[in-house]
Amino acid sequence: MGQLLEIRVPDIGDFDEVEVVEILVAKGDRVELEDPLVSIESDKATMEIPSTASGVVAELQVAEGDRVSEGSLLVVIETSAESPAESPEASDAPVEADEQAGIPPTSTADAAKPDPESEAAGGAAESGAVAETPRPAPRRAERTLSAAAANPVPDRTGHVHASPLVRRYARELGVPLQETRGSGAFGRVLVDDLKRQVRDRFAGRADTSVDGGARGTAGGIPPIPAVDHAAFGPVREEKLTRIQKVSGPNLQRSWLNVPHVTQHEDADMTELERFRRDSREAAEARDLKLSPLLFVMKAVCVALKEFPALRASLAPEADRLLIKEYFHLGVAVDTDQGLVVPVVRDVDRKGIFELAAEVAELAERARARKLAADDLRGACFTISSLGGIGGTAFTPIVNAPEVAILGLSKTRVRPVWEGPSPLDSPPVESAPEAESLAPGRFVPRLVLPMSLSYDHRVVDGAVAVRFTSRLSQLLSNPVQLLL
Ligand code: CAO
Repeated sequence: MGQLLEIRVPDIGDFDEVEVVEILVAKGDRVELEDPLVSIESDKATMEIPSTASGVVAELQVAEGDRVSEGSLLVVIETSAESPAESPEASDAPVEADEQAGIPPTSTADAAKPDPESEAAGGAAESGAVAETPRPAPRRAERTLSAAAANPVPDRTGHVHASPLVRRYARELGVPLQETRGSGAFGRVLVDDLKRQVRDRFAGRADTSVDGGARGTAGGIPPIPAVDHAAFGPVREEKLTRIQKVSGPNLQRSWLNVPHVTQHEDADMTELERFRRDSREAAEARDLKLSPLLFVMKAVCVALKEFPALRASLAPEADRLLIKEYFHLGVAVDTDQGLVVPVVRDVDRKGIFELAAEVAELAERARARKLAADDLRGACFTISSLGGIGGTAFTPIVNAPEVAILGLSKTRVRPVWEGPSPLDSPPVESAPEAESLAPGRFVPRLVLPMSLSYDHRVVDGAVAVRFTSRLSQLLSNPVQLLL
């Protein structure tokens, strides 16, 4: 067994009772000389207390949130039998300036030197004995925490050298520290390195990460390689429309930011379709057409009232939901210039004829490129209906910051079993018994396929499937829409 070495809070200037903000090791961890063990933070700065020896963490004497002062015991390290209990430089390098504080680190020469007596005591301790960490010699009284710095040491364990504030900043930005090239001494990652990496990634420059961009470009996503298509045959160029130029990046942003899941569900529309057919004359008398979309809009409002998460947005800080208490629905409209999503307001308060008129009017203005900015704002949920064209299912892209979008495919005649459950039927080989069972049959029903894409950060799978099941139930029993 090696000797036990106590790591205590060194001279931290005029500070008392500073908070332990992060424990960077766990009991049993192998640590090398200078590996950071604990982060402490005053109201001025944050710093890491490094190990003054190589060994194994034998005891953690503090927890996050504890308050410590100079001399407080932090960690006990069982040093390797063959390794020195501590290094002369190590005891001198407990404190790292926080780059965020903007104060340049002082040089090691400026730092206090270890006490040779204590060093000797530590080195001579019996195996298993607890050796006192040599106390650094008193520093200049005016030396403050934010200025108390030592040169970082080279990494020997794969650990990235960065101050706690830089680490926190990296976490907030979502920048992996291991992939950031540090420009500080011995590769230490500074705030400027993080900023540069983010800037370069946004600008599409790939090269500031430690892998030189080998793993990807902007956002870490490999670019689609350029291909000389003309080498394989004639190629014609066609410019993107203005709408496509705007909607493309929006869709991409949504796709990249939102963890999408798509839930598929069918709704038996037979009764609703019968009602729709029977209402056709009344609609035509008003110069209107009733499409299934309008009934789905009404059913969506009922379901949204019951499932608020589906009409929420995530707050920019991603720590709370903003639940909209209005029922404005976006309706995706296909135009010859591309996809636009005008918003129908207060769908819950409007009748089917009123909605029919409004959707038709918005679609017409969308196709004539006469929508105003206000027509495109304020939805709490979007519906994208491709049912007039075809399809059996698709995965619509959430119109962020909304958290859910419902895709409708083409209603088709499907056989639906009516009768006893197949589990109640006798096995095929005892067919005569089947004659005693109530007869079942497949009946033709009109079935609408629905595809709900949702932001999984906000909507759980169970909530999503309850929502689509409820929608299916409402559309299958349209009388419920009146309740
Ligand atoms: N199943 C079967 N038929 C359907 C249907 C469905 N789910 N939805 C609509 N239909 C029928 C309508 O009843 C109508 O039939 P009739 O002419 O016989 O009455 C026909 O299909 C055309 O309907 P429509 O599409 O013009 O009307 P709508 O109210 O259903 O939709 C609008 C209006 C503006 C949403 C639609 O025209 C549109 O642009 N859809 C495309 C949306 C889109 O591109 N989404 C993709 C986004 S992702 O790229």
